[in-house]
Amino acid sequence: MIVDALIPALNEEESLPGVLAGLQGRGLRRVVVVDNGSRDATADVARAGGAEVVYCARRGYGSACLRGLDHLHADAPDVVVFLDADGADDPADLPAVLGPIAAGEADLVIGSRVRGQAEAGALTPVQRFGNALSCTLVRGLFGVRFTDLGPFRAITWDALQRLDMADPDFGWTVEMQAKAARRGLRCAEVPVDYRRRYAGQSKVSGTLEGSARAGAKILWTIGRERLRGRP
Ligand SMILES: Nc1nc2c(ncn2[C@@H]2O[C@H](COP(=O)(O)OP(=O)(O)OP(=O)(O)O)[C@@H](O)[C@H]2O)c(=O)[nH]1
Ligand SMILES: [Mg+2]
Repeated sequence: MIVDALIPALNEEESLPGVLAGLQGRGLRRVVVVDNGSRDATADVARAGGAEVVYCARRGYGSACLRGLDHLHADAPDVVVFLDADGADDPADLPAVLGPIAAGEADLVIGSRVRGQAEAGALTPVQRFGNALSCTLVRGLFGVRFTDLGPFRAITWDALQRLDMADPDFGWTVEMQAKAARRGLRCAEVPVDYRRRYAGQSKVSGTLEGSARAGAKILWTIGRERLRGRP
């Protein structure tokens, strides 16, 4: 199973080296860091850590993921793993996240921070509430049970091609889960540990504005997918 990793990163020069070191020797073919014009040395530390760096002109988590997939397209892997660059995801959970796919039981695996061990303060109450609400809506509207919209996840390349992913920012994670549910992909979850970000500025949940914008976009994305038709 050829597995490549995609890491969206914006101003993560302090956290990224630990993430890349943690991914060493875990059977990944390529590690691609997608940078949206970081003002710090994110790109340099990424290369120093053995990763490929691709630039994405358009800001946004989703845009970075789309740019990364575009980069992998020429020599597509069997499986793509997504994780964050801020040190909150634990690379040691990679085998667990890949497990259900390697066993031929799943097309998409979500690393659930809710089912795993989350360090105190790593998941804010707003995040926990937002995730619970979103997962309840996805279950009610699309019939698939998730407990988290966690960033650490794996999906087969074939399944990814069936989803037509498009969201440029905060709606990316729930778009993948709602579309996967609506299109009958085999979805699984595994518990993963979650830590407070190692260093640097939060772009999403750590700020009220970020949480509010993310929350609104997530609910809008779920509604849009529902309007696009039942499973
Ligand atoms: N390339 C790129 N990466 C981004 C962008 N926004 C966020 N990221 C990355 O996406 C990941 C998630 O963003 P975070 O800021 O950690 O958001 P969060 O996890 O909700 O918030 P924290 O709890 O503070 O970590 C991190 O690796 C960021 O560097 C963006 O516009 N472009
Ligand atoms: Mg984070």
